[in-house]
Amino acid sequence: MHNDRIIAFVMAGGQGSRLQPLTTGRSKPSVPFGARYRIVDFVLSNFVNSQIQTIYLLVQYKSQSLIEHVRKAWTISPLLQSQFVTVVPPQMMSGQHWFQGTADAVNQNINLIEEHRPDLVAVFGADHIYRMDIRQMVQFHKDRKADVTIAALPVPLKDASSFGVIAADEDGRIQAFEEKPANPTPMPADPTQAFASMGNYIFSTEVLVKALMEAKEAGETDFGQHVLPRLLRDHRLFAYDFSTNQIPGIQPYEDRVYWRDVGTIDAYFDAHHDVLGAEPPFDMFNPEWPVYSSGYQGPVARILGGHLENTLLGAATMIHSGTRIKNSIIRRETVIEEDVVLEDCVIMDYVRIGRGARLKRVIVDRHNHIEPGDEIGFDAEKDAQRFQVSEGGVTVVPQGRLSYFARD
Ligand code: ADQ
Repeated sequence: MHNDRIIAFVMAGGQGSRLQPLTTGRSKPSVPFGARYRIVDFVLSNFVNSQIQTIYLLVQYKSQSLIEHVRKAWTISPLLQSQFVTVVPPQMMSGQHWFQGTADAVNQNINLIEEHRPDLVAVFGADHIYRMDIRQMVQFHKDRKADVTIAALPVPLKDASSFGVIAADEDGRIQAFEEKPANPTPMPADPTQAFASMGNYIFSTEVLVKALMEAKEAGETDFGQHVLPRLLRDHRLFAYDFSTNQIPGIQPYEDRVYWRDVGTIDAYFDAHHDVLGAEPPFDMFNPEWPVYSSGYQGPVARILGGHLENTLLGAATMIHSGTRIKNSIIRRETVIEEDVVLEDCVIMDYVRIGRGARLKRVIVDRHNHIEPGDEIGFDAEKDAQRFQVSEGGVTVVPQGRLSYFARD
């Protein structure tokens, strides 16, 4: 596969409306995740680790923080001109509109395909937490002589109506594809599950270009709703089963592949528990498949005292004495003052939690100051007057105005 020329379009324009208020000032791929990442870092790391390094990030909605992040963190090579992550804003060529859907977004940048003349074009979402060796999907695509390959995995049937649902034969050839069906068809082998598209596609270039032209003529703008169903009529579409993907260096306790849609506050919050513990379901540590992120050069965290249990700390964070912190993630340059109690919390960057405050099941977005003695996460009704409380009872303190830094 090293002879194949592949360019990647990473679709990073999602609004993430169900992730409010974390997406009030930034797009979903730009939302911080874990102790030092942004959501977009996972797909970008997958591409770079898979040696696919010509990457265009298509953005639209509130893209400033993503642009800043990519500028600071994603310079792949200052020397090799074909290796880059470049942010592409909407071109607005086809009339005065921004990207309307994923296919329209690629269509507006079809000149990039013409410029590079790749053999294959990867079109991937930017919204998920996972590791994937994309070379294995490319190999599958070539072995099947596919026109389009869609990465897919089984999801619980009850969740399936928010995905593209696939029926495929034993070889992976797609027989049917329905975007977000009201009544999803279960998998023949397991009626509790449906075979769901991950929103990651490999296209043979000619097929993509032709399909995009046709979509444009027909006024169609979306891959899942329009382009894929149309292609299915007379092309070879295959589903690549993500559960067969093998990551180098994977830990023995990870006996299944990990893929999480963190599209709601509750899913986002729960996914943070998957990176905690001695043997987390999703282990950030894998030197053979690193997740890259900001090259922040600040010092390590400082712990002056307190009792910490099962907690991740970002760089330059300071934990004062008398604190009790459990099952939490604290990002960089945050100060936890004396006698603070935190349990099941995600505390983002540049936050100060005042002396004696108590927080439970709380996400605190960047640039905040929690007042000394404040209590958050113990009374949903009271919290809802000041902050936002999710269906699952997670309180979110929206981005604050603590510092002079650009907020993002
Ligand atoms: P959704 O995620 O609901 O379903 P969509 O909202 O189109 O589809 O988002 C797909 C990706 O594109 C996301 O990464 C999003 O950030 C980005 N995006 C959306 N509109 C964009 C635009 N105009 N410009 C740039 N980026 C944009 C899709 C598929 C389903 C599949 C799920 C898996 O359509 O079939 O099951 O992903 O999560």
